[in-house]
Amino acid sequence: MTEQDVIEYVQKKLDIFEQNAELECREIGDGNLNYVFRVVDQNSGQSVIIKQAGPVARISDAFKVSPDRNRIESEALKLQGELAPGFVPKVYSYDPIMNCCVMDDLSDHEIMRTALLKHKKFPLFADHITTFLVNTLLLTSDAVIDHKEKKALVQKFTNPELCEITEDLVYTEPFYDCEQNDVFPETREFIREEIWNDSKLALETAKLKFDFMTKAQSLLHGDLHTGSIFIKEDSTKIIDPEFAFYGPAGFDIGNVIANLIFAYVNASFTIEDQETKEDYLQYIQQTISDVIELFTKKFLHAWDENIKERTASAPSFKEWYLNSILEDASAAAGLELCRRIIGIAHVKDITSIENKESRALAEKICLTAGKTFILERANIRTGDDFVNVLLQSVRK
Ligand code: SR1
Ligand code: MG
Repeated sequence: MTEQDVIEYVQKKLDIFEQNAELECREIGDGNLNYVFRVVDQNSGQSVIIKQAGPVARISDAFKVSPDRNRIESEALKLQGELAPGFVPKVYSYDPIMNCCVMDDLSDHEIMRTALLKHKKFPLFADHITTFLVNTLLLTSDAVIDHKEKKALVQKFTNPELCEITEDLVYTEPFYDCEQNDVFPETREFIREEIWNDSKLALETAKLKFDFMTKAQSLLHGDLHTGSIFIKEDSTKIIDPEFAFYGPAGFDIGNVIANLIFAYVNASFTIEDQETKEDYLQYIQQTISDVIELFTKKFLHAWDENIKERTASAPSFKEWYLNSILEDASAAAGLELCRRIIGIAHVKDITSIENKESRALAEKICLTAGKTFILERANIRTGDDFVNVLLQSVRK
């Protein structure tokens, strides 16, 4: 739809604004896939967001992606809103003909990646995101819900085309010299030696890809980077779950950690004042550690409160299950760190580092940490373990 089409759509199809509303519409999307329109009534100031999914990705016609992703996103937001109230935008309607949904306007929040690049701090983030993660991941799993109900959810959230994007862009292309990769020339040699020529890494990423495709453990957000989070001091909203599907629970946690690491690496190359830099790096380190520690604590508590599956109360099963999630989180952090450097979809945290030598160094830190998170994932469990991988990669 054009901006004018959206105004007509709102007037004809939606019962949201007053009769005398003076509507203005602007396309504000900056993601890779969709069109996002903000509609405001100039009289009352009331506003909504309309998100439309086309048959191809916004960034490139080469990505043909089913508009059904808009249904997946609407349904995921509704379920996540029930499981983790207050942490996602409210969805008012979904239209399967126009492939669009109408939801809360969160313009009083800021995209978290943008805010972190301005070196803002959000002391409640770790608490908020871990409540969201535990509630959406554990409460959609076989440990808690009826197994037939869970299988119905697996069907509802079967998302083959968006999963294929992740299978290709995250698990496959970054790990060989694929034409579609977008490699910074100054880092190419390092990538060839450390990533493409490492047969152990090829084996481990193959194992992880098969886990991603077969381990229908929890309903994932599926693309939980800092561009999928709207934030302000006292509020965190997780948006954009169009990649949602049943997969390994650690995937979402690892993506959060990796994107905090991108913010850390950006800050270490862009903040000039030493004291300010140290303070900000310390804040990000603490946030990484808090995400893992709070997730663990809340997960164990929620487990005791919610599990229904009889066999899951066997001694030590809870700890085994949590450890496997943390192992998968380490792997997912590693994959995200590698793919955002090597693959087609980059992050601004790294691409905005202007000095070429600094950017190459920043990329090597991300790749070193990424590789360690993948290869050493069986031994990475605590907040300190995650932070230490980062600190060791910076020192290398
Ligand atoms: C073609 S889509 C590229 C990337 O953008 C999305 O946000 C996902 O992260 C995907 O991998
Ligand atoms: Mg997105």
